[in-house]
Amino acid sequence: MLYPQLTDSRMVFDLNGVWDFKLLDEGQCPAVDGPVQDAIPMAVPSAYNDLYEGRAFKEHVGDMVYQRSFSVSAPMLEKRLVLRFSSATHQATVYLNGKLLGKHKGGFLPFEFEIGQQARRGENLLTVIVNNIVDYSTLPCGRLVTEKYPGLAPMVRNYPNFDYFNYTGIMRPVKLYTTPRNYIRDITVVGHMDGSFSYKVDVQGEGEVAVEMLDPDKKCVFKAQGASGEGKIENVRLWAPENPALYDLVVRLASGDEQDSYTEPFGFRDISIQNCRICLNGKPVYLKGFGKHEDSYVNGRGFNEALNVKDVGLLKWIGANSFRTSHYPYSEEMMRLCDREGIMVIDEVPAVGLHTAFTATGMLGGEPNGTWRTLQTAQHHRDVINDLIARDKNHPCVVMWSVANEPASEEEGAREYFEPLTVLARQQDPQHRPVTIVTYEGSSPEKCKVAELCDVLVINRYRGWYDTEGNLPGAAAKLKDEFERFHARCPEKPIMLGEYGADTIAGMHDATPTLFSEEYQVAYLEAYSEVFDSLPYITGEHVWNFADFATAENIRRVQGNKKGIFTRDRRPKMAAHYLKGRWTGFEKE
Ligand code: BDP
Repeated sequence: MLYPQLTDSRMVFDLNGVWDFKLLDEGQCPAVDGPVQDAIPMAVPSAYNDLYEGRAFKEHVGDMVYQRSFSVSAPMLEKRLVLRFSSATHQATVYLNGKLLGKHKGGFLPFEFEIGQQARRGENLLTVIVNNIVDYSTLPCGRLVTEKYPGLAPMVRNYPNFDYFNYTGIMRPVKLYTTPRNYIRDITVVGHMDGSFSYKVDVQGEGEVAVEMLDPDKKCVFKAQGASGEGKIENVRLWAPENPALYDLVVRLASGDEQDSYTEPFGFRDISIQNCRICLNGKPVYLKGFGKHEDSYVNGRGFNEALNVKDVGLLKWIGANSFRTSHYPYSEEMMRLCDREGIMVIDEVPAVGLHTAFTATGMLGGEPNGTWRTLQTAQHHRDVINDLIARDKNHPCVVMWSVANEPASEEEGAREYFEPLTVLARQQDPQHRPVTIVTYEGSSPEKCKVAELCDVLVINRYRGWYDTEGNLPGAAAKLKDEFERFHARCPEKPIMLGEYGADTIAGMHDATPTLFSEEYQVAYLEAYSEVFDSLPYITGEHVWNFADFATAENIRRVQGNKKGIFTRDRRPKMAAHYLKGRWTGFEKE
């Protein structure tokens, strides 16, 4: 799916701003053809949760309505007019002038509607009902329960099966854009390290396609006619973290006296697996970085472009070269920034909490081995894999797809559930990047049912925190032993740690490193680093987490998850300086 772009044939209009907003009671249907009564102002894009006070507001379960009007001019109606949401979390039902445009399920990927039929010249009323429930049919998963307390009316509660606050609302930009009636629907472009490339332009309607390729200095290096083709560039400049060269594929569609044009940035680079290592452009590359979150004060998980720039700057400051979009697709703008800045990304679908007996914040008490009989996520899981790859396939920054985080991969039925999904991801990706499923400690080398489905084993471990706490020699010994057992099972696969970390309260110090102190976080990382450096097949280290982040309240969390290397407001803890020392200039042979 193409990102909305202003070109000589396309207009883009921003619908961001302050909209009308109201939380809805169960069964309440707001007006969709007139103003919502008793509405309050709400910023779009943003998570709604932290913009007003009170638990009932912040933890509302169910529907909420967003509304605004906008003007359409006559020239806009002569074109194909599209209304596009970069995301609405987790489900949206969209009405224009009282008529249903459609529904969308899934909170982290874009969707759009052609509105030429429903839009009228002058004022138009846009009403969006967003639903924020997570249950066993959504991704991420959660539990929707009705609780009874003596003397009180039944309470509907929604418990996430995951360890981040369930921020919701219209969290990413909303735009209107136009294209000509005959238009460029999609572009796929693949560039290799030897300079060879292929492209395919998907056109809706009729017309002649012409393409031009511009090098990073905007000099034309290739020209051709036709909707698909291939070629080879001499002296190609490769995309790599130290020099992320970006080329442009400029596509033109001429039909009669109308023309559509669109410019897709891309890179020349190859990702492969050789000798138990991830290789970029034929050489082993060691992934140094983090699991992250889209999370900040006030906006919550809402789009925050300044924070994206700040975070990428901090990644470079600390010597990192990569992160995982734990635990959902990040904004399109962040992906474009990573292309430009040379940050390698493990791109994850929002499949977290797929376990009925376990979550990071405790045991769920579901029946053992019951996950794959209970969840109703399989079709939606296919949809989000399809949509994520359709959105991100051309990004040179994407080096791997993650189809889930910490599912019940040790339970009966896991292989049957995941095999078709990993096959699908490989089929859909024109660049054939590696595919992984990030697994948790219950999925030991002996119990894991999905290791063979993965190209890289990405595992999360918290030895020295959730177990062996305080005993770092013991934790390191257990970690190393487990790596060796995974390696014995899959001797040809690279292994990386996708998460490891220790909750650390900024400013808490102790000469003898004890839990929660900044000194313990450093000692913990040092102990893990020693293990990574001693095993040649370890292909990367992603610390959990880049920054402290908000979670659902839980006695295991002190005002959020404090495993950040930076605080929530992006100040470095001691460990940031340790990692900067370790990572700057570090490349494992
Ligand atoms: C892992 C989860 C991650 C949690 C982390 C933790 O993948 O989402 O935040 O543990 O416990 O299990 O901090």
